[in-house]
Amino acid sequence: MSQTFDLVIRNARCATAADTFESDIGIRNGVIEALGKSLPAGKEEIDAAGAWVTPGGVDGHCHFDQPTNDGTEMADDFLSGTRSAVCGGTTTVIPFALQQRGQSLKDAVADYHRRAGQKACIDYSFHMIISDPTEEVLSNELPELISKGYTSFKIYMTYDDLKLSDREFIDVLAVARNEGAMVMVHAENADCIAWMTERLLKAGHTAPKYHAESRPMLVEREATHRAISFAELVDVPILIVHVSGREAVEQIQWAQSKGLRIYGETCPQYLFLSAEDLGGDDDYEGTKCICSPPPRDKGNQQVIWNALESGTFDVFSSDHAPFRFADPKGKQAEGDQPSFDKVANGIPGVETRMPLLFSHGVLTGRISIQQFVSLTSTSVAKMYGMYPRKGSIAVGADADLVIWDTDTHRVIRNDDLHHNVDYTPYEGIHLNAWPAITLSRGRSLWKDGQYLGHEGMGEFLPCERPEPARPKVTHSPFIRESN
Ligand code: DUC
Ligand code: ZN
Ligand code: ZN
Repeated sequence: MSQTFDLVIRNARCATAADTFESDIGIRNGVIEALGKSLPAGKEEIDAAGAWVTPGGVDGHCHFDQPTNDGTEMADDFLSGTRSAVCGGTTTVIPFALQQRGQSLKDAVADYHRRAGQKACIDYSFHMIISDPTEEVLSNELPELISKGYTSFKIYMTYDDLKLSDREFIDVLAVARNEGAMVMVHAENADCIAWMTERLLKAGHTAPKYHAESRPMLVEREATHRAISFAELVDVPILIVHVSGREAVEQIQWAQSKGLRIYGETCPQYLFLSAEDLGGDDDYEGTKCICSPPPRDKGNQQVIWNALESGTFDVFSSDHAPFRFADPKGKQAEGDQPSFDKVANGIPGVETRMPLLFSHGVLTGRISIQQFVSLTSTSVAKMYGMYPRKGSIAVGADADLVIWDTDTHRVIRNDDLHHNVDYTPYEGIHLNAWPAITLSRGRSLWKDGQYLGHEGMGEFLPCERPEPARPKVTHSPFIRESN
């Protein structure tokens, strides 16, 4: 340890997914090089004075600059999206390279690199979205992309332009098993939604609140169960994303109790929003909370809190899907009184994800700080093959860190956020925690209420094959390996 540290953080009250400990943190060249008491002086020093210091957040589910084909446009690109993320304590993001039907998967990934390049201020990686699993995609493109570090992808059971048939779903799972990739599943039954939507529209029910009625929980429960069954058939782990309430939670718990490697992700909207936020008849502000699956009721919020506490979920993501409200390319693409089925799905939340869970989870005693770290960072980094470089406070890890201010009394106001959306669905919620400083590879990008980053500071991270994607058994009882 002969050279001087670039930065020493003194008196940190460090929290990891496993432990809490008091330490100084010595950083050189963007990496944590030493942990211990009374480290030698750094060129720069920060006194954390006993404040909680956690690994920077890894947001494993957010959408930036994702191409659409319905006249809408995402409000955040990699510039505003990563800026907003880092101001709320997130230092790594994993948005989605979407394959349009008829498009090569490689082209989709190359196009997404063009959108991201020189814009992100924090490190990033990509999940792929597979909407067209042709023979070429399954046999060549997907294996090659996985070997190059794109080791996770999302598949959909709803949306006409994205959904896979059951057979396609199984074929894709088989490739994931062979190649060691993590599969994320959007679990909602498309035909049930179409049938319900048709009935509601025929009855003249078009207001935003009917979005929730068109996708009742059984729609999510059925698809979750089907996805779990396919995963069991193929013997491959999967992650059910954006779980909204009791019925999907029960399916995941049932699968886990059978010993299946089924993981769950939930998001702030299922803790802090409810179907009431979609408004009443003739209330079009409710479009601000249209996302899928929809927010449920207060009882289901409690179910999600309980499942976070009991360890059913491994991942807490924002599902930041940014569409402006008063914008003909946003929620009002079909006018200012759109029918619920014509409203862009998704809400912003990349900046508020970590403070909401710290404030209302850790500081209220609902979850431990170690659980917070695991859900927002460590387990996410493991789930997507970027641990231990990301997701830990350890010698050799990137110096992506958050020093928390837990004495603050603030109220979420969209004017204070750094995304490019004209609203936040969390407006008015009280918080007692916000990052005082967020460091990305040792550089303070958020400090004293100021964003200090600039475009292009972030790097693309190729991912390893994730350990949690390993099949349960080497030979599936349903598959003859010789076939
Ligand atoms: N699914 C997502 O994952 N994000 C936004 C909308 C959706 O349906
Ligand atoms: Zn989804
Ligand atoms: Zn999403």
